[in-house]
Order: sequence, then structure tokens, then C-alpha cells
Amino acid sequence: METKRTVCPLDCPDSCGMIATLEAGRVTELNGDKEHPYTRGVICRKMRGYPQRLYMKDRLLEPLLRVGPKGAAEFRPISWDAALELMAERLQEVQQRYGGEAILPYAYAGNMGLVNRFAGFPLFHKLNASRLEQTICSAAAGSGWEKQCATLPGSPPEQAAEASLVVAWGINIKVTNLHFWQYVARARKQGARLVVIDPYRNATASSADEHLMVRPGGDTALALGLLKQLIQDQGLDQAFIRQHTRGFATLAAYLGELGWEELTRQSGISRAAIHNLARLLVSNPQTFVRIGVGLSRNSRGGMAVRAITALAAGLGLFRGGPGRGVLLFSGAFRGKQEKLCYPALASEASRRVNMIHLGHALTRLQPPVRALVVYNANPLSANPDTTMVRQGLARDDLFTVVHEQLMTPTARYADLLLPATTFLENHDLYSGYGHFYLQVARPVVEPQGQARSNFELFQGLARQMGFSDPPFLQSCEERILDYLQDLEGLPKGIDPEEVLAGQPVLSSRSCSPEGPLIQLGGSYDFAPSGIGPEPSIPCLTPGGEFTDPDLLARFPLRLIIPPHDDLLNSTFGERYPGRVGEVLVHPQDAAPLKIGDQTRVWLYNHRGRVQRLARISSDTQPGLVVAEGLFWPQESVEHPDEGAAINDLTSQKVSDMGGGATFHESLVGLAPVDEGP
Ligand SMILES: Nc1nc2c(c(=O)[nH]1)N[C@H]1C(S)=C(S)[C@@H](COP(=O)(O)OP(=O)(O)OC[C@H]3O[C@@H](n4cnc5c(=O)[nH]c(N)nc54)[C@H](O)[C@@H]3O)O[C@H]1N2
Ligand SMILES: Nc1nc2c(c(=O)[nH]1)N[C@H]1C(S)=C(S)[C@@H](COP(=O)(O)OP(=O)(O)OC[C@H]3O[C@@H](n4cnc5c(=O)[nH]c(N)nc54)[C@H](O)[C@@H]3O)O[C@H]1N2
Ligand code: SF4
Ligand SMILES: [Mo]
Repeated sequence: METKRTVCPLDCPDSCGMIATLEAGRVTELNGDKEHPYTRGVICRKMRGYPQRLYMKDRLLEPLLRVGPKGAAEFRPISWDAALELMAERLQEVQQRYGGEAILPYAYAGNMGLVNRFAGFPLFHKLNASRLEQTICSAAAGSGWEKQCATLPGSPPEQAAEASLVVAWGINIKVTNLHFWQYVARARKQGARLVVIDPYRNATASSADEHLMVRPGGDTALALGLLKQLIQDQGLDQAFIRQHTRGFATLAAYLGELGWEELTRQSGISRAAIHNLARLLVSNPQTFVRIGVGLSRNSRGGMAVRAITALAAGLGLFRGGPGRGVLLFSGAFRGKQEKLCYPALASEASRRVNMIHLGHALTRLQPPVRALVVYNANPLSANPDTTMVRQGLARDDLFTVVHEQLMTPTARYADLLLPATTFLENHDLYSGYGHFYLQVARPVVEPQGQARSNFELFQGLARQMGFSDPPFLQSCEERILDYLQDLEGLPKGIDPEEVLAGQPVLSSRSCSPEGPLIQLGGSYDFAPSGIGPEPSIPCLTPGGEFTDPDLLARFPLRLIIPPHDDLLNSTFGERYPGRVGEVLVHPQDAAPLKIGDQTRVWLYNHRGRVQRLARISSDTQPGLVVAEGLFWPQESVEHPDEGAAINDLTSQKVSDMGGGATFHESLVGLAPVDEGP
């Protein structure tokens, strides 16, 4: 029996340090690394079961070539040599006939290792392929933060342990940021209160002292209402505002004009409740605000983040000190992206394709996409408007390569399906976005079957195509070392070899008793200029689909689709074949439709329809239905509409900033399956 250190590769803010136990060369257990200061020996249930995934019989272990119709998942094995030859030939043919732009790479963060995550970029730049804008997750929230806070990191999560008030704003801590809960729990042991601001009573809200059921998209109104109230009550940190911020007068003048009616209507929170929370904030200078990305997945999302940071700045939370802070993304390390992606290999500035628009790109975009290469992603489950994505993938004239670990809904549509390694078989560098540590992991076991890492795939393909530019000749370790060389946040004097040895390394952008703003000599601007077409101050903006009277008349219910505890986006969907998932329906909405608990229902709109099991509960608000989780489409004959998935209902519309997704902003109708939509 032996143990080896590794790191969780999943797109989760916790980036856990883990210990793999091996018996006779096989991984038998995965546990949290007790010596990792943030993980502290605990990992989630999903990952404890990962060894089964590593060895599961359904894992893809050899390259496969399609023999049946698109989407039928009928393949025959071929060799890697033949696979690389075919892939090189087809991509080069497309490039020569139609130009590089006819090739579209699609990748996200199925594996957060910095080398493997971006492994395809150098080659696709070399081919002048269309450039994918990776906006699906953090783009709106990140853009909102950046407009107000520039490159400021978030506060270290550890600070929250000493808070007397923790606000979880649009984040389901107990599900999506499990390790932050340890600090909340510690703070509460000493009497702290937890306030959750979320449209439904999620797992975190159920354990909170107070839950404000905000209207989806109503956070800007709530944050501005709180600021307005705090100005009236003289509850803001005037000394901080004077010394460390700019532009407050401009915002204050705007707030003076804003009517309470509009603020309470948009936020769905009463004047009295806003007043109460304002009082709580004043009486708790040790407040820690944990902002989630959930609140940014709508057409007011970037602005919501801007408004919340303004509230935090007004309260002086950026001042730091025990228990005080604001955390969206840690921003612990800032590296040179070009050392992973090598954009200079491109000889022309090819077109950009926002990944949110994949459905459009595969069906309508001119000149057409002729070749699609998917790795590290499962767009047929996780991308918005999967109705259109599916139509695109079904095109006979589209050459689709998918690099995957198992037969995902997307993989079923591949022409060429290539077996990918898991993190346990990879070498990579990981930096968490919810904490301040960075860590290198070496392979724990040899690759299973013929699986290859993303890095190996694209280096091999570049060689096959005859490219010998230096990035294509690098080893994985060389790429990591090169990236570490001028990585901002890496403590001075640390030996890169030490990092390579696998110890978690704490960022130098963390850990000051003063807040990051003061530590880094920054200042907060309430009314930043030079931020493009956006309003200079955080302010109320028009709504998106949820306020569209035309659609509301047809599809009267608001749908949000937050993460499920058993899944990581769509990863682990294979564990629940046939599970359609539930949809939370308020009793007031269920009664007139004669929908009872566990009734099988259609959710439908002009984009698609999908089945779920109704759960009738006042954990949601009237008019709002909540479908947790990206379960894989059902494939049973009993239930028609094979392949339909929850994102068949979501839209390709982008958020107000950053070109992000609007997953939590779809209007739908609801009907029992017997009656049909
Ligand atoms: N178990 C599990 N963990 C995960 C994931 C998973 O799928 N499963 N996904 C991972 C990934 S990739 C990410 S990006 C993170 C995301 O994790 P979070 O930051 O938690 O973001 P979301 O999960 O999108 O939504 C969180 C909460 O936002 C709420 N919300 C939706 N709309 C609004 C709104 O307008 N205002 C407010 N105030 N709240 C709103 C939702 O109801 C939900 O409870 O989690 C990661 N961790
Ligand atoms: N409705 C709705 N949709 C959402 C969200 C939501 O809240 N609601 N959340 C969104 C968010 S925040 C995100 S980040 C996206 C995520 O979307 P995706 O990045 O597509 O994430 P997953 O769905 O987890 O799929 C990742 C896939 O990568 C594969 N994979 C893992 N490691 C490797 C590897 O090393 N190599 C290769 N080639 N493949 C690998 C896994 O097997 C898995 O199938 O989903 C988004 N979709
Ligand atoms: S999914 Fe998140 S909580 Fe679970 S092991 Fe990975 S990093 Fe840790
Ligand atoms: Mo994400």
C-alpha cells in the first residue's frame, strides 16, 4: 500500500489537495489532504468515489471512429496512429479549402490543470482557427468585479472565520464551495449570523439565520437599496470612503434620486427587510461577503457584482482586518496566459466565437464551421440552447472530434472519439479560484488503456501536422516551469523545483491582516471611467427575458438552473442514467395546473421541452421554478424526447458584461406529462 499526493482538477472553487491510496498499483481510495491548509483532510462525496470512475468499464480506452448515424454512439476502434493521421488530414484539408476559421475548437474546464486546460490553444492558433471566447462561467462576474476593482484579489476565505456576520450572496456554499463552510461554521460557533441572499431556499439558505428571497436579477436593486438606506442612517465607513475611494458623491447623487418603490419592486425585498439588513451591517463591522457567480448568470449579472462591491466598499470591507472581507474569486495568482496559449503562433487575427453562441456557430454562422474539436467539455449538456447545439452536431457535413473520458451526450455525436486521461494520470499545475494556494500534481497511475492527456494529444497532433515551433516541442514540465517563472503571486525566493515537488504554495497576494486593497496600494472607484459603454456607476438597468411581456404571456414561469450536489456541472452524469432530476414548484403555481408532488412534468418554451419530476414546496417563490443539475438526457424508450436536456430551454443571450451566459433567466411553461405542453 502506498499514498500519493494529488489535486482535484474539477471546476470547483475549492481545488482540494488530495491523497490517493494505492494497492498493488491501483487507486483504491481518495481522501482530503490533512496537510493542505484549506482542504484539511476533507473532500466532497463526489470525488471520494472517483477511483470507480478511473476504472469504470464504460471508460473510453481506445480511439473510436463513427460507423452509425450521428448521435447514435456507434463506433469501431482504430489505432492512435490512424486517428492522428485522420484528424491532421481532415483539419488541414478544412483549413486549406475554407480557411482556418472553418475550424472551431470548443473547450472549457473539465480539467482545471493549467497546462491541460489550455493545451489545444497553441495548435489552434497555429491553424488560425476561430477563437473561442471562454465565457460560460465567470465572464460576467469577473467583468463586473474588474470594472470596479481592476486587478484586486479577493479577501482570503480564512478571514471569514472571525466574522460576526457572513453574507452568502448568490452562492450555495454548502454545495458549491464546501470548504468555505468550515469558516462559516467556526464564525457561527462564536455567535456570528449567516444571511443568504438567493431566489430559493437552497441547502445553504436552509441552514442560515436569515434568508432573503431576492427576485432573480434583483441584486443590483437590493445592493443599491442597502446603500441608500446606509447613507440615510449614516452607517457607511466615511473614513475609508475619504481615504481609499473615489467617485462616491456621483453614486450618492444617483441614489438620492432613486425611488424606494422601484428598488423594492425589482429586488422583491420589502423596505422593512432592507432596513433590517442595513442595520445588521452597521452593527457588524466584522462582515464578510461571499459573492457567488450564480447571481451573475442573467442580463443584469455583471451590474449586480458591481453594485455589491460598491456596498462592500461603502462599508469599508476592503479595509480588511479580522472578519472583514469580500470574496468573489481569489485572484491569487496572475500568470501570463500567452505562456499557455501562444497566440503569437497565429498569422492572422481570426474571428472570435463566444462559446455561448455554439448553437448559432454550428448552424447559422457564415462562413460555416466545418470542423469542431471538443475537449474538456460536454457542450451538449452544459452549453445554453442545447436544442441548437444538437442540430449543429447532427450535421453530416461537420467533422467532429471529441476527446473524452467517457460516452457523454456530446461524445455520442463524434466522428472521431479519442480517449482522455483523468487527472490521476496527468501532470499539471492547479491554482484555486476560491482560495490562495497553488499546487503541482504528478501522475498517480499510468494512463489506463490508450488514454492520452490533452497535452499529449495536441503535442502529438502538432508533430503529425509537421509543426516544430518551440511550444510544440515543450514537455509538460517545461511548460509549467516557464509559466511559474514570472507568475505574479508566487512568493519571492521560492524555488520552482520546490513547487514541482507538490507542496501547496500560498500566494503572496494573500494573508495580510490588512485588506488586499490597502496591501496592494489600490483604491476603489465608485464611478470608474474608461470602462467602455457601461454606465460609470453601478445603477439599475433593464431586465432580460424575465421582463419580456411577449414571452411572459406564453411562458409565465421563471426558471433558474443551479448546480446539483451530486454533479459537477455535467460531470458524473453517467452515475445517474435515466434520472431526470426534480423541479421545485411553488404550491401556488402547482395547484391550478393540477401538479402534485413527484408528478412528471414538461418544462417547455420556444426553444425546447424537457421532463422533470415536480417537487412542490415553498422553498421557492411563486412564479419561480428551480431545476438543480445538468443530468444527462434520458435515453429510455418509455420517455419520449430522447436526448432533451435542461439546457434545451436556456438561451444564447449573453449577460450585460463579459459575454457570459444567462442560465438563470429562462421563461417556461409547465404541464403534467399526461397532458403534454
Ligand atoms: N456540487 C457542485 N459544485 C459545484 C458545481 C456543480 O455543478 N455542482 N459547479 C462548479 C462551478 S463550475 C461553479 S462556476 C460554481 C458555481 O457556484 P455558485 O457560485 O454557487 O453559483 P451558481 O451555482 O450558479 O448559483 C448559486 C446560487 O445562486 C442563485 N441565484 C440564481 N440567480 C440568482 C440571482 O439573480 N440572484 C441571487 N442572489 N442568486 C441567484 C442560485 O439559486 C443558487 O443558489 O460551483 C462549482 N461547484
Ligand atoms: N443550466 C446551467 N448550465 C450550466 C451551468 C449552470 O449553472 N446552469 N453552469 C455552467 C458552468 S458554471 C460551467 S463552468 C459549465 C461547465 O461546462 P463544461 O466545462 O462542459 O463542464 P462539464 O459539464 O463538467 O464537462 C466537462 C467534461 O470534460 C471531461 N474531462 C474532464 N477532464 C478531462 C481531460 O483532462 N481531458 C478531456 N479531454 N476531457 C476531460 C469530463 O469527462 C466532462 O465530460 O457549465 C455551465 N452550464
Ligand atoms: S469537487 Fe470541489 S470539494 Fe470536491 S474534491 Fe474537488 S475541489 Fe474538493
Ligand atoms: Mo463554472
